[in-house]
Amino acid sequence: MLESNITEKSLKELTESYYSIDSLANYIDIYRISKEDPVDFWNTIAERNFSWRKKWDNVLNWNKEEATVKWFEGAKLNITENCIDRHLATKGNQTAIIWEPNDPSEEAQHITYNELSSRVNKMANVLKNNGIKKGDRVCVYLPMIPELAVTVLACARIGAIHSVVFAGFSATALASRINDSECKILIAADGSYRGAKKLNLKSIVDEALEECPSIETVIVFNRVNLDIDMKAGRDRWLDKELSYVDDVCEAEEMDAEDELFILYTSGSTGKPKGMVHTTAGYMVYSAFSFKNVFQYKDNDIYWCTADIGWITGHSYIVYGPLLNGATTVMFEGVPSYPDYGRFWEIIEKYKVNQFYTAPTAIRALANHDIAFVNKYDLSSLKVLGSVGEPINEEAWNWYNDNIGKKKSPIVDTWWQTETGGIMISPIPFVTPTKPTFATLPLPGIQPTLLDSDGNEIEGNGCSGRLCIKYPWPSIARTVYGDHQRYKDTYFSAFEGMYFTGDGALRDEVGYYRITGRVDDVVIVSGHNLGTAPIENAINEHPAVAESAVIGFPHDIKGNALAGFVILKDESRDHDNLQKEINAIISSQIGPIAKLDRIHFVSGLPKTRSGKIMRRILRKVSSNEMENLGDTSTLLDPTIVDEVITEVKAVL
Ligand code: 6R9
Repeated sequence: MLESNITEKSLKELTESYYSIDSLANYIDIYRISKEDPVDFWNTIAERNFSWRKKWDNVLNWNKEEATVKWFEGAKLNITENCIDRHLATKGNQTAIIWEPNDPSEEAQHITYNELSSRVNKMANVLKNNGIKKGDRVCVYLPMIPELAVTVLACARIGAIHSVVFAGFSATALASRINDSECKILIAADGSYRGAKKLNLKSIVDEALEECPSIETVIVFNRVNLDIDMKAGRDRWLDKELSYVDDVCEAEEMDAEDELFILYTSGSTGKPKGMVHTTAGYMVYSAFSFKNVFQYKDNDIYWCTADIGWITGHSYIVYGPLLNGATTVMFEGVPSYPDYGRFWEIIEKYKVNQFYTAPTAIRALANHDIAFVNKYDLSSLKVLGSVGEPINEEAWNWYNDNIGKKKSPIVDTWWQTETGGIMISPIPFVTPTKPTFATLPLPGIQPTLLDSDGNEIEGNGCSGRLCIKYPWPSIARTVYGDHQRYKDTYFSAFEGMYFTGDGALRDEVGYYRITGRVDDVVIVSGHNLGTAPIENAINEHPAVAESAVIGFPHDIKGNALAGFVILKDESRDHDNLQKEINAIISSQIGPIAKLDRIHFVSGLPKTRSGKIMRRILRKVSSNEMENLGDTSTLLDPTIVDEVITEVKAVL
């Protein structure tokens, strides 16, 4: 067990350092204090690190039965005054956002806090001129260009609720998100660059809007100079709109619990859930978690490769960094363009200190010649982050050895759209890391593991369903327009607790390892088998690039296992490979985990944020091809056809 060894440290000193944890002993004490008195803990953090127009009357108002949570009730603020205005006196000329374009020969932008202020205020005035008021929903469908961050902040400036939809989603997905929250205006671009490709976004917008009666206006940014249709009376060019306005826009005074944004996350059933985040709690937690998890210091250059269309981009490209007065890099392109060295080139170019990416990107890059990495000077790096899915040991080691050169701690950050901020993660240089472990909860976060009967599992060296026992400031407040669904999804599995949907294990010292969605557990002949460890075993075969394992109904065993495998080396004989793969599984997990079917495929059905949609593989393998559910979030829908063909061949 981890124990504090600095008992003489006074409470006062610790309180002052709440916001910046710098030793393991310090973490242990702060964690204990946060657990003993969460209200006082968050009260202190909120009071000392933000600018408020009026302080709160009540820190926390939590109604377990109704599943309602309110933080800092009675407070008045505007989050953009915290992200921008309060830095202007000291950091006006410091770069807030470095924007790196898709094409490395195009000029980058270095946007100072002064310039950001001016651009956000102008955009806020454009929204106002177009009739947008506090509480209106604004849909943002933009590629990774500065206008995306600026628009998000402009909404927050005037109290409009932003709903960013990743600019890679289809017309159907865009329309369903616009309609669910009845957005009044859409901010879009004519098109986007993605590697060597030029995509037409406006045609997707036009198709979507045929089904969206609530949209009155579309503001279009000209990014790629496409010849697009502009619908009279509805569509307006952003450049022209900006020419009518000045750069002063008074920030709207918001209540702590006023809605800041909606962000859709795919549910296990068809309809996406619009997770609602509110102003003060989200601000406090995104700032606090950013500061500690990345150990951001003044003048550091921080880069998160996510898209702002995901929660990671909201919390850790825009809000968390700007709340801390940081310099945050925004990258428009993809890791493979012009070649597989692009990430590393950008790290060298800007001397990036903290780098935050996803395991899927790490695995993809690890598959290419190491010369793409070694060409660049990565010595500026201090902290490496991972997010989005469990990072397997092989990828962790590759990241640690080749990118961090064994000197930059890897923070494997576990969290969700619903949690608003990072929940379980090492604090670099504080928490000793352990491959594949997200390690310990941040202060203020109380995770627990439950068995299938709903009993809390005491002690260490155990596994169960991951729940959070006590609210934290950035917990999503509801599912937009459907509080019942929120209650059912998150608060009904285990009474009075937030259920994450993930399974986890807790090792002997109390470190957490997230093992994957609980629905990824397959019971074969009465044995509970997690698909993740089987996939890890398969991936150890030198010919395998990536794999996904699912269960399908089996007359005798209840369920049997099928593996979908992408090969690095296509020329290998499939029969032999099947035997070799099953031999590895047998030796690592046991013969019970051997695969009944192995399908070699060229790709896996993945969401645009890199998560394998095992639901689709399960349905296809169960011969339910007609009933695949919502596939609108897939990156490449053609993969599904290939999967169907492969599975049909063995049915
Ligand atoms: C931030 C984000 C949430 C789900 C979550 C879990 C998986 C995220 C992880 C991780 C293992 C990590 N997940 N981070 N699993 N280790 N470090 O990804 O939000 O898109 O809502 O996904 O992603 O299964 O429940 P979101």
